[in-house]
Amino acid sequence: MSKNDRRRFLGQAFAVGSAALLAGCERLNNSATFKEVLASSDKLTDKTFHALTPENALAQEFTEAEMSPYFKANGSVNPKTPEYLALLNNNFTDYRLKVFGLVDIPLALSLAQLRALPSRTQITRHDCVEGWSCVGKWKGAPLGALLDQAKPKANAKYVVFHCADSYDNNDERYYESIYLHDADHPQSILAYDMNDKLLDVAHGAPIRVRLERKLGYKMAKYILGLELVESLDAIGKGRGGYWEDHHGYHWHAGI
Ligand SMILES: Nc1nc2c(c(=O)[nH]1)N[C@H]1C(S)=C(S)[C@@H](COP(=O)(O)O)O[C@H]1N2
Ligand SMILES: [Mo]
Repeated sequence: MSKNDRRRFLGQAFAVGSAALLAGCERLNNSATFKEVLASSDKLTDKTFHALTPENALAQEFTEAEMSPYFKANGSVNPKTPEYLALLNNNFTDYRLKVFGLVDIPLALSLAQLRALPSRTQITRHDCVEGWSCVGKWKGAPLGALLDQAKPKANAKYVVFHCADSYDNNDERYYESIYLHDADHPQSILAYDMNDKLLDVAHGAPIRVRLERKLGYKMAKYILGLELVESLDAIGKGRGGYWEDHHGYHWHAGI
């Protein structure tokens, strides 16, 4: 199947009645096509993917009327790690987003500082690999501009998202990563508001990333740090993310 065919199939899979979206999140797990598309996408190499997909192409944006009235929360929804509870207990007053690694100017930004940056608002569809989608509105600070402030070094190739939660309730914290150049996509934002309200705990408070050309598991919630690295070898087991390392999910996860 060519990349174009795949995108068309994906479009059909998601076209399963936008009216149904109004009733909540669309369930797609019974769609053979949807599974097929996800499976075939996993087989693409990054090189093929980049050859076929213009990197600046935007994901579809929706109208307010198309927003899901209920947006499912998934994965960690109520982190119990000591570091998260400490932040939550005083309403994230002590929260600082750390930007570190291969940068000239390490940053530690408060929520007030993040909110003072120029913002972007987007109504987009979140597609989870488990087979459901929801349309929601996200507001946040563009990731690329924020990272520029830290002056990435020339050899920085990836951004690693370090999170406050442990999906398995152990010592390991959730983590994900993308190419540094994907941070410059216009729809890559660090979101602090969802559906015109403060981002709630279930959906990643106080900060989660939105990467609208990627599957749900890439969009790390409860972000504490952004680390710029040249290689993913020393991150987790070396595949760049929690699901990649533990369950063999594909790192690119492009849609
Ligand atoms: N820190 C963290 N981020 C995470 C997860 C998680 O368990 N922990 N789950 C991922 C998965 S699989 C999905 S589908 C989305 C769910 O986001 P939502 O809760 O806003 O629907 O978050 C992603 N980001
Ligand atoms: Mo997911």
